[in-house]
Amino acid sequence: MHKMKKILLSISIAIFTIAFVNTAQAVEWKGWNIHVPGYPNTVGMDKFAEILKERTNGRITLKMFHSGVLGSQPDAIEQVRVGGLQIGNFNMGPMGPIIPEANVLSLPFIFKDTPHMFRVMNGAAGEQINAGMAKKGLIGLAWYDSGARSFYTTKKPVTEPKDVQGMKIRVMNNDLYVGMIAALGGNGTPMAFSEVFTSLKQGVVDGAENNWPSYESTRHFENAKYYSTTQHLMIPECVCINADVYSKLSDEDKKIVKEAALESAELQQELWAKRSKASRDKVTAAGVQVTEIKDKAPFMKAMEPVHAAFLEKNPSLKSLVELIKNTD
Ligand code: BDP
Repeated sequence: MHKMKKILLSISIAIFTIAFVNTAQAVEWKGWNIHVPGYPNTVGMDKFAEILKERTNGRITLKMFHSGVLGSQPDAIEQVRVGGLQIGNFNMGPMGPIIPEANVLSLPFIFKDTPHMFRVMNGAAGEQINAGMAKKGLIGLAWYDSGARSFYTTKKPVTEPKDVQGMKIRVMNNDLYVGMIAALGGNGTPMAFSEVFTSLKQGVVDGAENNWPSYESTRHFENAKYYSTTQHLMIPECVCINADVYSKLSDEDKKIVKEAALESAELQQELWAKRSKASRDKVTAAGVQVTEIKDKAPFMKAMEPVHAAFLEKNPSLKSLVELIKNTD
């Protein structure tokens, strides 16, 4: 064969091989996120996808589906568990019904503040919660900030616990929250996030509870103008991956995936602090009446029975609750 032809042939074989090997090995994961473009979690998850693609040279790509287009949070958690989806950014609240250890994070006023929450999640208690998730097919890669959840209502502000009496308050999907609202004499109504705007507007519920960025990004503030800084729940969020998918990765890829998630969390936490302030400013400028709850003690006291009832039902989680409370 002519020398030139030979060279050309080996080049085309090489190109073919590279192309073939690349397609054979390349995987595309699908990821779920409930938040809209520009939200700290959305930007964080996009960053995660970007780093993943870059550091694996495109062997692993993550296609993110934002704005909850792939369905409700409880359904998406199930999908990531069974492998219909591979990745999700989940609030640990709706994890509780499946993962008992996660429920301790939904106990009112369990954390002193956000730094305490992160110390807990990155310490021994976080390990136990991760182990509980792993048993149910989910690996937690990194923690996102979700601020603190406070009440907002349509007809009158909440200034003390008894104001919630007789009110119908939307909560996330977890019986613990129904108990929490009942402790205040209200009626907790579990409902998908996507339905809250209309339910507030039509008076199906009298209020809901969330952090500043979600209250603002969903425009709930247009229908519920009274926001009271009770800050009764502080629930972290995870970047979670299907356990089988993760365990089948090479050690090198596991490291890339974990680091990508951690770096995305660093960005998310930075953006979170900024967005919380910006959201508060935005809703205040739009006419929201903020009731500053300076003394949280009456709310803590009113919600105390939630802890007792939880521990009575879950005696084995007592040590985890203690561990969290005793984490400096
Ligand atoms: C937001 C969480 C999101 C929840 C939502 C809710 O980030 O995961 O779905 O609250 O209230 O703060 O449903």
